[in-house]
Amino acid sequence: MASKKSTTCAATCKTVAPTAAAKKNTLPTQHEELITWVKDFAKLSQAKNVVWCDGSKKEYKEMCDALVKAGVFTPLNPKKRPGSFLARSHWSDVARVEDRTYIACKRQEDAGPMCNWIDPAELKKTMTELYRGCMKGRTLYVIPFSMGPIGSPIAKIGVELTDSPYVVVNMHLMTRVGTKVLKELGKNGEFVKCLHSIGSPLKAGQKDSTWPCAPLEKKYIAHFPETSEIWSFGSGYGGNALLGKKCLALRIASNLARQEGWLAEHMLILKLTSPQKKVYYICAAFPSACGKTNLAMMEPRIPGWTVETVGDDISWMKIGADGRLYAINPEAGFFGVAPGTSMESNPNAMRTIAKNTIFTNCGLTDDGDIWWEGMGVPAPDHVIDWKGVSRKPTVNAKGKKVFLDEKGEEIKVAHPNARFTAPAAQCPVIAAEWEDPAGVPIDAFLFGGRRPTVIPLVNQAKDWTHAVFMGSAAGSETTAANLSAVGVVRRDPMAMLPFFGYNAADYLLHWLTMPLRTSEAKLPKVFFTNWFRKDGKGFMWNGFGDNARVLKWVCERIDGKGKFQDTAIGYLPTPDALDMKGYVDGSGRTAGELKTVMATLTSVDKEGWKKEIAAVAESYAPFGNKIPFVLKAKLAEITAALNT
Ligand code: GTP
Ligand code: SPV
Ligand code: MN
Repeated sequence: MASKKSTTCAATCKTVAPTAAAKKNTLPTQHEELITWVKDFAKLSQAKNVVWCDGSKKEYKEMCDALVKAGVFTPLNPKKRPGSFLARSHWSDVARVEDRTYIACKRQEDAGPMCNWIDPAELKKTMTELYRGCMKGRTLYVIPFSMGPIGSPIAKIGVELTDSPYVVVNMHLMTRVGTKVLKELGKNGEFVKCLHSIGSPLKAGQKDSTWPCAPLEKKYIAHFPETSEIWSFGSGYGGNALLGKKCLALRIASNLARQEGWLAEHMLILKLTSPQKKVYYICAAFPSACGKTNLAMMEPRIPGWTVETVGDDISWMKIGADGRLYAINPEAGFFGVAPGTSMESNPNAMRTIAKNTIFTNCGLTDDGDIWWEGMGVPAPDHVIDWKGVSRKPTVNAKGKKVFLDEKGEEIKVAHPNARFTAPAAQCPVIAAEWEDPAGVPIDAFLFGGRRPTVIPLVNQAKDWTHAVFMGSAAGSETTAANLSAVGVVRRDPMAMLPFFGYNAADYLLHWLTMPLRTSEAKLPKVFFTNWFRKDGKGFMWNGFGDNARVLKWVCERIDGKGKFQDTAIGYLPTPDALDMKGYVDGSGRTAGELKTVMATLTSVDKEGWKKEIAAVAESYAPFGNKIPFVLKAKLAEITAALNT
């Protein structure tokens, strides 16, 4: 399976004890700490052999071919979807497992009430026993990877050890992998140790399944922030297994960022250019499956404005010599939500995934292409669903083609958290500077979430403390991106709830100290947006390309222009402040109805806000005195303003 160029320890090196000669000649690194760590884990996991990934195209191709041979990948029709594959996960292993995700630091107080905690020594003991023999019959792949352009002063190196070839090829697309990273690491560079096993050893002669994994109670996604280590066991899916993403780039990095005075955030990065060719860089923190990928590569529905993409999920930001915040996208690919992606909702995502893409848990059509709900093409007359079952649609009472299971209940052909993995460079609107090691200077932050009621379309923070308060107060209806209830509003401060690497109260304090590292005037202007307000007719705001109208107002505010009202909760646009030229209401509202809707979206629902503020206060309660006093003061200030 490995390319010949990859350095393969002899299959017999059960304990992988490299001789001095092997160290010098065979292994692609002379980094003693790395070599010893790999050797020790190969011994513990009893892997059949060890392969050091070189990151080459040849390696990628050979591993994809092997995955096809093993029945894990279905190659898609090369005429329709060249270089692309479909994988189906086990039905139980379809999303991040937040309840099995741990921050294991010495003091529970340092993890705080928003993180699951286990004592690190205890967790390491438990997991060491899980790892013992866990790779029997399997290959251990060593994946050296860089989060961020190699050599960027903001980038970090990780090494993932995994027994999942699916993870290797996904890491190839999502990060910068291979020998070039080892070269950058040198003999004693720092790296984050990332252990991963699907937790499904193979007995001699045992036939492998196409998606081996461990049962939920044995899954652990563990982080040891004090030693910057990641130990993941039992899952092969997404953020549970592609350890550069949420585990390193958010949970471990948020910790490092706090120590080193920078920010690691669950934010897209976009470049917006006005008709006057003025460039603005904007980061937006929306919870999982709440529209980051959509906004990051949106086609503005107002003439003259363009959006280009720098990143769609994670932003690492450091203060530059001029005192401004500079952001890099630590990733090299997109791991995007497939259902709902269409030429209507996200044409640039559709163009990005036209080739060289790995699809997971989508439907398979008879002509060898993929299909999902909301793809904007009619349901096929026959399809293999994400569980591998052959399905034919029936027409329901409303005349819509639907797929029913054996009990006659409607099912989805694609899992709601089905995803595509595609190289960012394939995005037709990728910004030329997306890999600039220096990053891009950020003008604005947006926070947001799915809020069917109360929260206005856009609201500007009055100052930095207010901005941090706004971020802390973010909430959203839950989505299929994690394995718990979908559709209930939960607090998700700064869209980081599942990704905090330390006590969220300390995290808010870290944010509050940012002006001390530069000056408040140099920090981005901050806004709260909500595309998801609903009335009897459905969404009150079209969203998608029309969100450019909100971005235009944001730019006006950055430039100290734009009509606004000073309210108890922040600066809201006046009802006529947004450029609505050419806006056509997607739910068929009349001009009169639209006027009422815009007035609602740009006003303060006082009673709703009183409840909202009470809910925010409640969310602070578990932190006790750790919540920074200024945030409680802001809460009191807004409460008072709402009561006058
Ligand atoms: P992760 O990759 O999970 O972090 O999420 P993401 O924030 O990148 O999610 P993505 O952009 O893929 O979100 C997709 C979902 O958001 C789909 O259900 C879309 O229909 C919905 N969505 C995105 N933008 C809008 C919008 O402007 N309005 C509405 N109503 N829905 C939107
Ligand atoms: C998210 O859930 O926010 C994602 C997908 O971006 S995953 O990488 O699985 O976390
Ligand atoms: Mn995400």
